[in-house]
Amino acid sequence: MAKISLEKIAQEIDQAELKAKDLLRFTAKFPKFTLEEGYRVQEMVLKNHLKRGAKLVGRKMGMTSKPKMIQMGITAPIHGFLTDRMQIPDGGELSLAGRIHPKIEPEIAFITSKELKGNPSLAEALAAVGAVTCALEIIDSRYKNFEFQLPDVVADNCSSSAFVLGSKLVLPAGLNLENLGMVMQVNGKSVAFGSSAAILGNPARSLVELVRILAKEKKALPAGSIVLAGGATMAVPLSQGDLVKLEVEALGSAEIKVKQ
Ligand code: OOG
Ligand code: MG
Repeated sequence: MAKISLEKIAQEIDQAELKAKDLLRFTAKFPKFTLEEGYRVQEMVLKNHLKRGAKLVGRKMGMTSKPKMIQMGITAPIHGFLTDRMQIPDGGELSLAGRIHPKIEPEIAFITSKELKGNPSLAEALAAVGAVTCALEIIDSRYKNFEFQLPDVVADNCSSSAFVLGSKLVLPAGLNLENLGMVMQVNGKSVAFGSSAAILGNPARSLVELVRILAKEKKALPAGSIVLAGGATMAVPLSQGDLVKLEVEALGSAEIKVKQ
């Protein structure tokens, strides 16, 4: 069997993203490709982004809700990185150029105000949150038809492509994070309904989980990090000209317009 080169996988993923050309999942050719190797590839992909001038601004969790697990056939939470170049302002425009087959999903985001590390309790994690807001994540798997297994999707930075944070920033105290209604509309039509409860029962649990995973990798989550807690519903494919609006109870809205 062909021997796996993690460097080569990272390069192929990088090129697929830069050229907007899809790939076949690596686990088809290398059935022994492991999750741990997937994370090592993700680190290499991050280094390539940083070399091109991007800055690390936070992390995203994935597969933290049942609808996402069912849609993608992956049942364990995963995490990826977010850079400044992925952020689109609320109400901004998303270009389909340079993307393969983008989809959008409704999320909850945290912005931390203190460093988090180790194994925090839910209350400790929330005490390090400076703001909660709603978010739209644009995912664009570099794999053909979004077909992958766990190591593949982790290597591909968990399909990250872009994200939008809502403009309303809310302090976590007094928020009932366990049940905030979420509605995502495309061109005025509601296409996805959910509750923040879908995200591990409470999206703050996703933040705790992230900090625990990072601790295993001997990393901390710095103050000022943006953390996406994971899609609450299935992701919806995007088309030219779409206007997408997410409204989340108590957290306001986030909007994006797909370029014609
Ligand atoms: C993987 C990305 C998962 C989420 O919120 O669950 C994710 C994918 O669906 O391609 O971002
Ligand atoms: Mg997501």
